[in-house]
Amino acid sequence: MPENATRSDVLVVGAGFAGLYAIYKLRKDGHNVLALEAGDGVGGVWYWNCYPGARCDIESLQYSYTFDPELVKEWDWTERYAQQPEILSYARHVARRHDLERHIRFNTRVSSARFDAGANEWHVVTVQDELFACRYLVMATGCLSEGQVPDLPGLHDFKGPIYHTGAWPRGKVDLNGKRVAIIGTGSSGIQTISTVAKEDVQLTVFQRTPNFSVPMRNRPMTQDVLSDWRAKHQAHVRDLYASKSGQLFDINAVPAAEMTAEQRKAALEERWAFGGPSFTRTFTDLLTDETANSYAADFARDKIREIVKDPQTAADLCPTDHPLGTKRICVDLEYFQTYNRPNVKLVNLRREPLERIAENAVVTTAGSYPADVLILATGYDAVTGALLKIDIRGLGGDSLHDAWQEGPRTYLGLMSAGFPNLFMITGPGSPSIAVNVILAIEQHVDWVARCLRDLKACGATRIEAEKTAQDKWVEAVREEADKTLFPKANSFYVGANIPGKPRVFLLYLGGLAAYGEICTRVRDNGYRGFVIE
Ligand code: N01
Repeated sequence: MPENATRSDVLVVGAGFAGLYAIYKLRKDGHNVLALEAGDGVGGVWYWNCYPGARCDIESLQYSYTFDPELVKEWDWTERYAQQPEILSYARHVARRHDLERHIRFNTRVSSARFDAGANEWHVVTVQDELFACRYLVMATGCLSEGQVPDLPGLHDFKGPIYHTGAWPRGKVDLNGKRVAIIGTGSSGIQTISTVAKEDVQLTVFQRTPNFSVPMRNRPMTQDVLSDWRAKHQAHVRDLYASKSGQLFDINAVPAAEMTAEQRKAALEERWAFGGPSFTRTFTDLLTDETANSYAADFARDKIREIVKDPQTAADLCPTDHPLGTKRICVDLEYFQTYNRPNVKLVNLRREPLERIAENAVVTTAGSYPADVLILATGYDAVTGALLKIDIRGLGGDSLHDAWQEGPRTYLGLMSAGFPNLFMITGPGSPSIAVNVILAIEQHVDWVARCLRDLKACGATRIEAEKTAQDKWVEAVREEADKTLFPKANSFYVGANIPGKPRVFLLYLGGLAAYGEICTRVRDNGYRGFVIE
């Protein structure tokens, strides 16, 4: 590595919620920390996803850092579910409050990282060809940061603007008076559709697979709710970390079969009225038993048919190809009602497949739909995409890309064998975005920080996952997924949305609390499964 490399003890890649907390925590432990961020501001996914209607599907009080009690006291969330601008302001507030920005190089995208075994350090190169060297490399690159633009025939012929929801232009995009086409009906699509439809536009929605969506029942935050949350905050944090999902919703402990049809209906109605993702916990076995799941799925389809006036449109919106909740359930603000508007049309791509994009239209086998603007709400190369976009080379110059040819291989989702001193925050094989990711981030960063303290205390400078421990963990991740209905869906959780991506369940589904206990046990047993030198 040339002499002109910028050196730090720890280099963090990314300044989203994971990167920010990593900077805070590792600096506090006395490390010299530098972070590289591709964007020109902090916030990560909440920086890039500034599309109309972007909002978090986890309640704002719970989708918050827990590490600093002062933050809880001084930050007033204004709604039950926060909008993207408010979450971005929160990230900026945290960065300012803790003076984190001075450790971040913005507009700096990492292109490669190579482990130099002789020097026992990582050498990192950016797209601008700047060089960095560090002992420990912390990848805080995010799980939904590598947007997926499908290879649609004729896409480059389109004359109007094309916007991916995950790379929405900053500043106002004026859609008024436009014919807007949108492809994709996942969480991003559903939010964009519900919001854009209210403008003076002609909106055509191109849907390949209908999704289950439950009402959000958003409402303004009240002073009472805020005060109550603050008063019980310590207990809430304990309960959040002791939970499976990192959220404080009530999971019904009763299996569907032990309830009468009337009790099941009443329980589903109650959760539908309450709003939010706790609908997937109406029965204890809703996500593990097909019959239990079918009660909730039938109920949700009945709701769609009740809401949507045109019977054909309603039928097209009813999901039938996956159990409810096995693709991340969408949480909406009157999404289905949107299709009763005269300016909104649904095109079912299963009935009339997309043929090509023309200069000013989307063409299916049944017709041509004029469009001035094309929105792609087509998702992400989730969990592994951002990591594998970087050319990461470990021992012997072996690439992470090759090592993960048949799916990601990690120990605890924290490290991968052959890549010493490289930590992944919310990496594949950890609970990550299967739970409240803010807590998953804090748990990972805390573990890494403690690990570096322990290494220092024993005079070690190198940690690497053992291959046998990793093989066992990969198997454990698969086993946990197989206990559930999740693998049945062609979702981004199994990489099904990316052509050629191996079908492997990407997240650990054993729950945040159980996973946290495993990580603690590993640590308390002398970092069992890791080699320390
Ligand atoms: O992405 P998705 P997303 N032709 O992959 C369609 C988080 N998030 O950005 O299902 C036609 O879910 C694709 O169709 P199909 C949250 O974790 C959270 O919406 O592959 N259609 C699907 O409809 C979420 O789960 C929030 O048949 C094509 C859509 O594009 C995750 O991000 C908000 C296509 C992609 O849906 C990802 O959500 C937003 C093609 N060639 C996001 N290719 C909240 O907190 C893809 N599609 C609320």
